Amino acid sequence: MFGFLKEKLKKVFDKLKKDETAEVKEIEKRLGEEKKVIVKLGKEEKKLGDRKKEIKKELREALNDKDEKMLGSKASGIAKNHQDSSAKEEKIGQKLEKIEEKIEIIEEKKEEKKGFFEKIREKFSGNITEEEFEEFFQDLEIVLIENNLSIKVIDDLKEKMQREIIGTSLKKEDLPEKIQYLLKQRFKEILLEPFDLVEKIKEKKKGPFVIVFFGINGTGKTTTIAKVANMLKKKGLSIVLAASDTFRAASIEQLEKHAANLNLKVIKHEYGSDPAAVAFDAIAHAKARSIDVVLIDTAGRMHTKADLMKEMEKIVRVSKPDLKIFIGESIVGNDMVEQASKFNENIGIDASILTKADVDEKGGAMISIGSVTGKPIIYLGVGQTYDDLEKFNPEKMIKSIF
Ligand SMILES: Nc1nc2c(ncn2[C@@H]2O[C@H](COP(=O)(O)OP(=O)(O)OP(=O)(O)O)[C@@H](O)[C@H]2O)c(=O)[nH]1
Ligand SMILES: [Mg+2]
Repeated sequence: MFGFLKEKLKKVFDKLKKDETAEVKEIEKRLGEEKKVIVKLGKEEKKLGDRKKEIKKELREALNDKDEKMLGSKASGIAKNHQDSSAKEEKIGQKLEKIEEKIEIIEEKKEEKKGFFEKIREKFSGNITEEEFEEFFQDLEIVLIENNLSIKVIDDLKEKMQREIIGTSLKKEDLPEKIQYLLKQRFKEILLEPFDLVEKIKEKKKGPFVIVFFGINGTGKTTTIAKVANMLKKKGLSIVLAASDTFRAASIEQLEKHAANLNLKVIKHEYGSDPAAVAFDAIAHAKARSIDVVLIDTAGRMHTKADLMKEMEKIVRVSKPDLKIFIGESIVGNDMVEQASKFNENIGIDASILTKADVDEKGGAMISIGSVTGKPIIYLGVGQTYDDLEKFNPEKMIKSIF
């Protein structure tokens, strides 16, 4: 889960960081090399200076020598030495001059480099312009779209980021961290902490707790109902299932098969009958037998989409559910967001369960669903067995992205 998104985000941020650091590193390397040359020349200068001092001392000693004999015997030697020393001194002087010139050039170069380095620093530490933000956001946008985040969520994100980045005192060098921070913040706001379903059911003192599950065909409604029933049963709750998908062929048998596996009762009518009436009967059955929970399975497809919405509205009107749970597939992207949005407008979603998370590498649909419904995702379907229902953990999700 989120592996794909995580990897792509990392690439976007790394690219940004690499651009800055590579250039600065290059300048630092070059400065380092120049410094080495200066140190080397400095050493040479010192050596020559020492040698000059030595020769001067030698000369002074020889000239100050008061010993006549010594002077006499050494006269020619000293004169020669003096000559040699003077020649040497002259040579050293010339050499030193050259070295001093070189040092001067290097100092100049150093200053030049310093200026250049400052310029580079400036380039990466200035404030962010609108164009620069656009350029960066394009990369991020592609990654988010690839990972099934809806356009609406992306636009929201962009607007928020623009406000917090462009024209503020934020430095470019801090941009990747800031973007990550803002993404994380936004994801945290969207992915609400789920409520505890079992607790919620137990809190209801009078009558059965009624849950209606809806969503388009094939998303995993019936399978999820079986998973939820299995989980609630393990928590000691009694359950009855309502076969309110009277439209799709074999839908009732499918639910009955799960019920038989889990040792549960199904309330059913004929195919083509009124799904709201089935729900009504299931609730009456639960009331009469003090059953804790009624789980209503619904159709995912009718003759038209408008028919489907009308039918869901009627089921809701008749059954007055305590919870309306949207079942969405995590593997389909923007389509599902569109569906969720429609269901939310028409019926009102209280919570979502996202199925097939086991085969989804992207995970962006969660963010989109959370954003569109403004309600928590409470579980993830993570496989095809009854136990493959995982409590949704927003913190864990966010950690897995960043
Ligand atoms: N891998 C995986 N498969 C799932 C998951 N949930 C459901 N499925 C599979 O998805 C397919 C459709 O599941 P159903 O429960 O029949 O879906 P539905 O929404 O009731 O479909 P309709 O009744 O036709 O609207 C089945 O093959 C399920 O086994 C899940 O979490 N992971
Ligand atoms: Mg079904």
